[in-house]
Amino acid sequence: MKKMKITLLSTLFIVLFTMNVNAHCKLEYPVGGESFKSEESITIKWKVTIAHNTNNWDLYFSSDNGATWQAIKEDINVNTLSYSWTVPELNTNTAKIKIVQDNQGTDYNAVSDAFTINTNSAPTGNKIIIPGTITGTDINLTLQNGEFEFFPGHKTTTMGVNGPVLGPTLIVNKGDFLDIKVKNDLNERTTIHWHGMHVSSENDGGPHMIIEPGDTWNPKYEVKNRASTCWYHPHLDTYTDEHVSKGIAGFIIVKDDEEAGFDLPRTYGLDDIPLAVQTRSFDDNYQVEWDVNTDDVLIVNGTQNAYVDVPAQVVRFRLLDGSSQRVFNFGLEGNKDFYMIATDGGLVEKPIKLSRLPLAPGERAEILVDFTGMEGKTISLMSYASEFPNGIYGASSPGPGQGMKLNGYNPNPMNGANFKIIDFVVGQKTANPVTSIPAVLAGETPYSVNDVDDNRNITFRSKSPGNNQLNGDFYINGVSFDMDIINITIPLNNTEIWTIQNNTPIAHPFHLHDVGYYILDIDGNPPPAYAKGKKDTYLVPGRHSTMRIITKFKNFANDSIPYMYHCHMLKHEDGGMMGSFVVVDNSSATNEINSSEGLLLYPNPARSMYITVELQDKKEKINAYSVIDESGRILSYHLVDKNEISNMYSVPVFNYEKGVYMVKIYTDDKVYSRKLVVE
Ligand SMILES: [Cu+2]
Repeated sequence: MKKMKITLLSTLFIVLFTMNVNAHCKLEYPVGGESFKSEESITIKWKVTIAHNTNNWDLYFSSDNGATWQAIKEDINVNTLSYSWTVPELNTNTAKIKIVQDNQGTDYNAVSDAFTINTNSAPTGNKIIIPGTITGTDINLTLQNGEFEFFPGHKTTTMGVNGPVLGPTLIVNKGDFLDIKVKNDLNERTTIHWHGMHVSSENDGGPHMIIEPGDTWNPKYEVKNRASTCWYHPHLDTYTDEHVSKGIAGFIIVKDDEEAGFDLPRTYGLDDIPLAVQTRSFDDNYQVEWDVNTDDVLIVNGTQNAYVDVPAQVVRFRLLDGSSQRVFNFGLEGNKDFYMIATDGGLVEKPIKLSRLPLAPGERAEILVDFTGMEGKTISLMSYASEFPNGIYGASSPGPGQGMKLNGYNPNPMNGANFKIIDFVVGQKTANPVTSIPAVLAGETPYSVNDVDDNRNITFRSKSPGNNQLNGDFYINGVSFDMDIINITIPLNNTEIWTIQNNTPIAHPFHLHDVGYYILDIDGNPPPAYAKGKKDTYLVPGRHSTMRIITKFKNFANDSIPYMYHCHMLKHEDGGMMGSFVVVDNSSATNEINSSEGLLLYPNPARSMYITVELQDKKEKINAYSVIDESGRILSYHLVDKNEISNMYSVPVFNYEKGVYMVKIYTDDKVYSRKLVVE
């Protein structure tokens, strides 16, 4: 009986004893599952619950799942509960850490689960290309054909600016007067549009400002934009997708005193890094395809599988979705926060903390990422496109459901998937790092609905309904783009609300030239925080969604050369999803004879067989016209047929040689005249 008692007691003792072997201490970091870089410094942490002695604690490391152990540090004092350890130079996914209390031959210990160690060998992937810069006000750009190896060992025929792909970053200051020479060394015509820049229509580089092969276009303009990230790209009617896809695109970084007053990273290429994110389609011979939905190759600044070295501090990225069609859902690996500081139109009121930032083709955003303390780590910028609802180019279905197909869209491994955009490889801090996110910045005051002069409706519609409709084309207000028609005439200094209704099943990014806009609401709801600043491009959701914007058409008027509004999915734009507007200055209009005010004449320069003359006052009637050469000789005088009398008329110009002419329009009581250039 007594013996049995002893046995029971000792059994109990053994049970308790065994439990206590692992209950004396607890490992708090690492616990397993972590991933470390060789030579990275980490802090091992543990807790002591029962201590038998004061200086007999030992720390061990195993690279082989606990089969063998080596000491990291021995004879640690019981009051020391952490140890700074440099991760060894090896590759393993079965590393473990063990803390041990050695009590007269009995080990009380705690062991982590397995974690991963990777060596600091060169990062995988390709180091990103940071575009060169042009500073100063005399800017020389040469559009050229070239060859580029997007795929090592395979040459792709390209187009670029001052190089085989992309173009230099133009760094300009608000108030600068730019003198830009764009030489076209391509063997075809194109245009260069300064996307986001507030310039006059003749300097804007829209479809009408054609640069013939061998010619040099010389826009000259004052930089009126606030500090912001803009970009330049071709805009030739029906060729924009081809010319952009082949490689022409560049950043414009506008600086100003206001932005300079904030503690923001601004050392180009080091802590202020432009990222032009694009998807491309390549054929079997590694040649660029366009006007397709098979874009399954991601490039950042022309680099596939790119990484960029960043310092362990606050870094600014200027994100551009330069794709032909694809929308990205930017986010950092592990849902690390980042801060949006600027939208298309420049700085916002204060940094906006985000874990996701969707950007559609044409949109830009500046973000800050804090890499402090991350030396030796690599973190990926991702697109979390799996989170997109259907009906966005980039979601698993481009339409509302499986029924509506887009040719070539499925299978494309990027659609509806999360994928890496670029790796950020964190290195040492720079000399004067920015180490914190500013609390406040400076936004612009939005236009007030109380100041609105006019309202307009812009409606998107598929050309032919049915399951094939996503393949296009798409109409704006019922028509396709026509080079020779001006769709909207806007008085200078008008403040307007545009209601953009998308009656197609897919979202379209709406881009407005000349001026930026503020989004009032989308389907009656305020825009997300990241879209509250000044925009010039934003995604209008499909399926009868409505986006209302407000803007003011200020500073520039030209009644002959139009600006554009259009979908920035280049396939759609080239397919006619675009319209034109002129801004006219009515303030100096007079009733005097020979006034050009109130007379529109387009296209000018004349580029087709006919030009259209139009009187803005629809009540006026064109009775006759004449064309007069520079010496004053009347080349043609034509009385308009009674049945055709209206405020518009088509004037044939195909029998005139290149040169400058005067066109006169005769109404009942006035004569209007305007210069016409025939090319
Ligand atoms: Cu579109």
